Amino acid sequence: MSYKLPDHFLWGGAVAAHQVEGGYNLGGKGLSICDVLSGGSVDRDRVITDGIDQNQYYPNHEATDFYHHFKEDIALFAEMGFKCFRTSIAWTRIFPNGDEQTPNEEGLKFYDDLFDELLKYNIEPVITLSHFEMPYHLVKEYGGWADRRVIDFFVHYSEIVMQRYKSKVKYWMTFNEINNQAKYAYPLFGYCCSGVVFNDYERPEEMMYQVVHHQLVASAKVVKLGHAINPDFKIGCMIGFIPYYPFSCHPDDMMYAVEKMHKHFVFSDVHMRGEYPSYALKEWERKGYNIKMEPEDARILKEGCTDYLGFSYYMTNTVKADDQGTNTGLTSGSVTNPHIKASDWGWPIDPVGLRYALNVLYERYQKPLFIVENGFGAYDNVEANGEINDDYRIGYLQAHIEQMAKAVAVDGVDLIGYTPWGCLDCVSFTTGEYRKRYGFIYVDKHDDGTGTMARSRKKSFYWYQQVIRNNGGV
Ligand code: BGP
Repeated sequence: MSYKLPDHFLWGGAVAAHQVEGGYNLGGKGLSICDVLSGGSVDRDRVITDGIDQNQYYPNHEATDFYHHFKEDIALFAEMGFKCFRTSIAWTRIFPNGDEQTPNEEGLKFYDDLFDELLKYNIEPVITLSHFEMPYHLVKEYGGWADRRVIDFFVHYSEIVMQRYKSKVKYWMTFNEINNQAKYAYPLFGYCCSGVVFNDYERPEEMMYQVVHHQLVASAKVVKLGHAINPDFKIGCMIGFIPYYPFSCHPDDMMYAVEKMHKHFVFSDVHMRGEYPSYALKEWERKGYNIKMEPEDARILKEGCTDYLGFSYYMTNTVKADDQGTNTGLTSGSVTNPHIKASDWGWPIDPVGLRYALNVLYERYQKPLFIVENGFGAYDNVEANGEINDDYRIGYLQAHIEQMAKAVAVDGVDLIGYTPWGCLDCVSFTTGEYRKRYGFIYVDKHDDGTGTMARSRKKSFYWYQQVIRNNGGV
């Protein structure tokens, strides 16, 4: 049985500035944290470098050259029938160093042109203010988000772009996957979210919460300011949601899963409810953490609750209480779920988990939800006749869309829209590769630096066009 989505449902796709734009030093742009990340390879993770090293390859410098191709790409989105398109603004196009007062007009103009092009096709822009990047200058000179002064720089940047685009952009998000910086096993997340390598500190978790507190205060200020600029703005937060299943019905497994879920919820609870939850305060007390806060912070957080919750969903994780030391998935403490298969990169594939996620989040907050990322990273093969038959991607997305539609039709979840990740092939964030592809649109660009940047339609392009045309009923 297939369920249709509501008429106003926002079908679309998602990318982030640093993973598609390229043009890293064009139009007055400053160096961002992602511009100093090397590419990855089969035997090596991405490296956090200290500036431009000519011996390293920096895929973000070119990415998939959306900077020059956006008109062509948006025409293809329109052909698919997109109602919305999620991307981010590169802070460094607007403020090259991050701490200036006056914005860079050329950068502002770039996004004017981009949003106008979207609106020409009635595609609603959905804009993330900070998607895993910040000016590199703020990292070097201030130590990133560890420094409270960065709050004001971010609020100033946000005010400038919200003012400028107030009649073009309605849907905003403050920080992408703010919770993912808690993944200490993958310092890349923490570094890109905040400019801080938490493992360098004696108590990495305490520093992480300090950084996050600054970001939560900044987000709340931006929400309040945004509503004053345009009361119609919908300003959301964004978490990477990997629900935890208990490995068994053993009560200890169940409680362990609850504790692991708290590790996600501490972020969204503050964004959505405007205060720190009891379990977080108790944890800090137990561990002797001292998170520095100003007296006005409690009020600021309360006044800046987000309007909706955006989240990415790629997988679930399964945890076992007596196996807390192992690390078989993307999250420590997780074990293999025997009922779920995995992608080529070891990411568990669990469509029903998406319905579960939607239920858990909606029950918790009773505010609109937005699935702003979901997708299947895979190797694509271009056949001799130019076709790309990505049935594996279609299968993955179709199964997830069915569960999403069920959550709306059967469970009554209030869902704004769905933007599959990497609708246009882009640079993988975790691996820095081109070959881990998510797109409906193929880009001829490869890890050895070759490729023409030519765009072509994959089989999934035509399939998604039908999905949108039929409002989910395929
Ligand atoms: C999310 C990020 C995206 C994106 C996606 C896929 O965590 O918000 O930026 O990259 O994951 O991950 P990857 O590109 O590593 O496959």
